[in-house]
Amino acid sequence: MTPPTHPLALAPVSAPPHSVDGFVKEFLRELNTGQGVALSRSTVNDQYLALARTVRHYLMARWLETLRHNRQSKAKYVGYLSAEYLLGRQLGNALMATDLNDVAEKALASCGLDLATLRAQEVEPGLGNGGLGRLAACFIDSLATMSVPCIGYGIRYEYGIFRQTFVDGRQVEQPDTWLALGAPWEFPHPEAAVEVDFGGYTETYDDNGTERTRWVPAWNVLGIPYNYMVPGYQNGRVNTLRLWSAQATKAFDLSIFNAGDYAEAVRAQTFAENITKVLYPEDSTPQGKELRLQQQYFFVACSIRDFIEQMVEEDFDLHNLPERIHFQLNDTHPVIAVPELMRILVDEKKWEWDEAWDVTRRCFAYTCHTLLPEALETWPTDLLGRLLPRHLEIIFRINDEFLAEVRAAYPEDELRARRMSIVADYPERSVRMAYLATVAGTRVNGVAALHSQLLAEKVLPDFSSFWPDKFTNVTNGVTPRRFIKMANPSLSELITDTVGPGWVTDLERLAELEPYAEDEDFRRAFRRTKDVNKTRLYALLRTRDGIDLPEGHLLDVMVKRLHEYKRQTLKLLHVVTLYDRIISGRVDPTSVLPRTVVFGAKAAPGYRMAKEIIFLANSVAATLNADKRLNGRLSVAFPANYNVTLAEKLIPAADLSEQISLAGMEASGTGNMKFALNGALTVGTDDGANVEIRQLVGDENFFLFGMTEPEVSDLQAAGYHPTEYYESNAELKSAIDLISSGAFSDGDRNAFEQVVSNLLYQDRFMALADYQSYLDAQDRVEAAYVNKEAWTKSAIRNIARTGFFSSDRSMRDYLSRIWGATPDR
Ligand code: 26V
Repeated sequence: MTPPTHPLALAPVSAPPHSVDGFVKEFLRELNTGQGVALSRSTVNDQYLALARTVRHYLMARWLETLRHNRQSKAKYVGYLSAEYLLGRQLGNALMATDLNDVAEKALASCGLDLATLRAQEVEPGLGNGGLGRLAACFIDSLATMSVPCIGYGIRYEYGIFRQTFVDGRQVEQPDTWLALGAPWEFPHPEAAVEVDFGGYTETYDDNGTERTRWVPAWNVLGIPYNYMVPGYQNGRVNTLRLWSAQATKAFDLSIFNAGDYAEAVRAQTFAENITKVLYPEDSTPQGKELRLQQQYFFVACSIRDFIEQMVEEDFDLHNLPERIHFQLNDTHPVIAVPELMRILVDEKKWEWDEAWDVTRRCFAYTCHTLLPEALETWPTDLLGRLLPRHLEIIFRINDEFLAEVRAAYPEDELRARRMSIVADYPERSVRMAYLATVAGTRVNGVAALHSQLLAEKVLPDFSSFWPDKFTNVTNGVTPRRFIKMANPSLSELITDTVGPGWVTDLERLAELEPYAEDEDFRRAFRRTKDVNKTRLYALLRTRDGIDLPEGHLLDVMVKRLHEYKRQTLKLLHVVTLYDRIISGRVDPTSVLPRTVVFGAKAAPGYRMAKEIIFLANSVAATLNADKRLNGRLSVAFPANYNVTLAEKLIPAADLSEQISLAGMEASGTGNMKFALNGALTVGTDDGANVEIRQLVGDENFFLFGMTEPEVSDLQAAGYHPTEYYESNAELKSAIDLISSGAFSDGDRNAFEQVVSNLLYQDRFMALADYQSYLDAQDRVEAAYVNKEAWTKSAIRNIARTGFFSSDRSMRDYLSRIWGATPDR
């Protein structure tokens, strides 16, 4: 059938005029015909929705044109497979991408409306936990900006990461109802639903003399695609993010009834929608939950089918699939895509196993985002066999053939084959998803130089010696559009006035700022931008959280997920020590550098220790802020619900960036990059991307402390005894004793029992071992901050020297090291 056509349809939409009047017209039309309200009767939400749809119109022609262009050019796509995208608010980004901010501001003002107020109405789509999801969002932004064809695939969770509140200092989670007031950025396509099967059994059959396997599933669900625009920065490109939502199938296959398990089938239908109901808020300990595996298979099955169907539509020979797509596996969450593609090719397309494997293993690459052994996903074979029986068989065969290869290479080394087996036998029979991804992928990468090295040497040593060329590094990056240009307009203006506008898409041009570190006027101008950002932050915290912060302090910020390895407790020990020094009379409060410490962190709801640490932080904050003896020299704030939106206000205001994980634990960190690029100095360990930040900015512009990774390993091996540090360090002992004394808990000596005894008797992440070194580093910070001009020079050098950390550079590295790559074996 030929598609419908009309001469006017050749240019399907054109953008409304880029003028204030044109914008006003479009906005009022949306308000009237889209929202069905008159301006005079409209609510802020009406106005926000109308504004969002108005801006959308300006992107629409570019979106359709990008799709047409990609179809026609048959370019190779990046298929980014990620269970999480932590997008942040969309409106500001869309206004920036279309260069409509000023037009919109004037247009709204002429209607008596305030753009900032409408922007604040947007609830950010928090479809991710932290760094991994935010990285995915930065990457798709960069690919769109670089005009690289990319489709991001993921899950449209009805509830994203929980909203954090504090009740009596303790974290209480509230559902994130991000869709409740309307979702103007999404385009649902229920007509393009895809079916996804689950459960049942497999059977073999004779296919004209060839024995084949078929999967007889027990139940299925529909995947509804929701498309989102991913606008490039002022380049006429708009890529697509396609998130899948689960829906029950209307009628289900008779064979299920005939198979007899009616009740099970109906139950499954009823629960279909549960699959995409909520984002799992755990980000380190896999719970092995069945629903999570369902989520993973669901979105991956939809996505692979979606792409293959597009190829089939254009009569494409799937044998050449690797020429048209590289699927990037964002951690192990989407790794079930590997057996899924095999199943489609072998069972549905009836290919030979070997030809299917040859194509499959050229279509995937795998990024690992962790080093914590407990964060590496494994799925029990019972669970996999129950939910995805055919996939389990395929995994077994992949493993058998892989182990045959290993045994051929190392005939005398059965232990090695067992170590490398994708299927583990202990402690229970399970599939190691990282191993499957490594075997199947063209490349395996870590996310910072140190992490990639440790990944190859410590997590996957057998694999990296088996396939040395498979392993590579791509250091993470962040998008300068959202995290500098949009989040820090005052600094952006200063940079653009100084070196021109090119830095926004070519961040290495920040190097041109280097000489201005010597320029007194520039330094003064830089400090003004910090002051503007602090004022803006404090105003927000006043209205958002009722927190009143003093002016003129060093602003010391630690924002990230709450995790023991990140060591928020080390920061708290520092704060308590500063407090202790004053109240014990060891130092005179008037001689203390005024400092405000801001925490932001969500704890996984089931992570008890993390929640105790939040309680301690809030208790310390309450006590310090009420204590007149401090003379207003030290205050602590812990605004609830740290998210992308708050990060955009906090990071530009910060003077000091806390990146204090135990060396060898933080894969990369990306907050560290955002702070440096916004002119904060880092106090940090030699961990993750801190290593590269320090190398670039220079030791004299970075406050390094703590053990190195090899020192950590040695201490671990020698036997670590935290009490020895407690006993031998008077200030440390005094700080811990102060916590145990009830000073932060109205005299209750047991309030922080768990945190304290964990530190004293376990301290897996060696906070006590690094305590003194950290305090020394903080002394250096204070000495440096007193010299305003020298500090400002360092801050400017941080900005000028960290252009490397643009996610545009990360994408160039993926393109050259991974997506252009073919397997070496
Ligand atoms: C892991 C797991 C494990 C199973 C349970 C559910 C779940 C959910 C999310 C994750 C991802 C954790 C890994 C992660 O977020 N890693 C972070 O990735 C950042 C981007 O590469 C990096 O900057 C951080 O250092 C790293 O912790």
